[in-house]
Amino acid sequence: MLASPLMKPLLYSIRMHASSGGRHLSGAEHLAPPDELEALAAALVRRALTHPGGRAEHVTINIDPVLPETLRQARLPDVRTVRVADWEQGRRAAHRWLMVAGVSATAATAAMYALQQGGAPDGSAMRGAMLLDAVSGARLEADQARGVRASRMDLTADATLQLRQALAQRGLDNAHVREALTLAGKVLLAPGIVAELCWSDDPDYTAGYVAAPGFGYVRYPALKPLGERRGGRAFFFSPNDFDLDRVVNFLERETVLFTRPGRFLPDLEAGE
Ligand code: WAQ
Ligand code: MG
Repeated sequence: MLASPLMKPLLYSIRMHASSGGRHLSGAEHLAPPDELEALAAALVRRALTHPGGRAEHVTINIDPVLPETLRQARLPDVRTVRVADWEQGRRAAHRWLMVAGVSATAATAAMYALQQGGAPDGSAMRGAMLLDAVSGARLEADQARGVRASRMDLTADATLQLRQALAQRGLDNAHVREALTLAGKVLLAPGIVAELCWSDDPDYTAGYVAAPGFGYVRYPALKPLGERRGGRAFFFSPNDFDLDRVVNFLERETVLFTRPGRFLPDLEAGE
């Protein structure tokens, strides 16, 4: 008897987490059919061991099946760059875009301050994102050292090809941009999401972004000084009927596969 393809998982979620001295170093993940898992595992291990933040001590790889009926397909957010002269101008521009998205000035300032301090209470980088009330700026996640990880999202092979072509034309085809777009794409589908703010924890990567359902992914070439190791992510939620369990379940467990890129919009000048 032929096995029904519906009885077998078509895709697996493969996730890597690297740490050193108990501290988060890096994480990455993919959704892939079984025959790609071996090569992906090797690439993820290589990545863990060559991270610019330092050599990993502990590396874990998790592989779980994705039930086809739970897979959601979507399109990536639109992308644009706001040109800024330096990270201070970048922060001011990002603050304004957060307010356009519906985040209060208080909450935007609180998130920027927290990211600048490293996110976790001891000043180290968080493994996941902080969740904030978009009005009061209060932290909403249960574990403020770890935060909440957005997980189980990836691009199809076709979407990867199209995205890489579009990014390459703009000199932006690097793993930071591709992965951040994929992550933001999933975060913008979360119940009650208002906006996301991010800048990298990699000392040699200064760019960051603000994303919101209304305007997509707005990137700033500088949101922190070169050499700075502290970075992170803040996800802002509307306090009206916020449900922590539902949001965490969505971010960590539900699977989203992006089948096509969003639009690429012309660059903007920050202005003041
Ligand atoms: N879920 C939640 N938070 C995460 C996740 C995740 N899956 N992955 C990383 N973070 C948090 C964590 O605190 C990291 O320390 C922080 O985000 C930064 O992660 O358009 O490279 O991977 O040029 O260093 C954005 C700009 C780059 C890209 C972001 O982030 C562009 C970047 P990194
Ligand atoms: Mg990083």
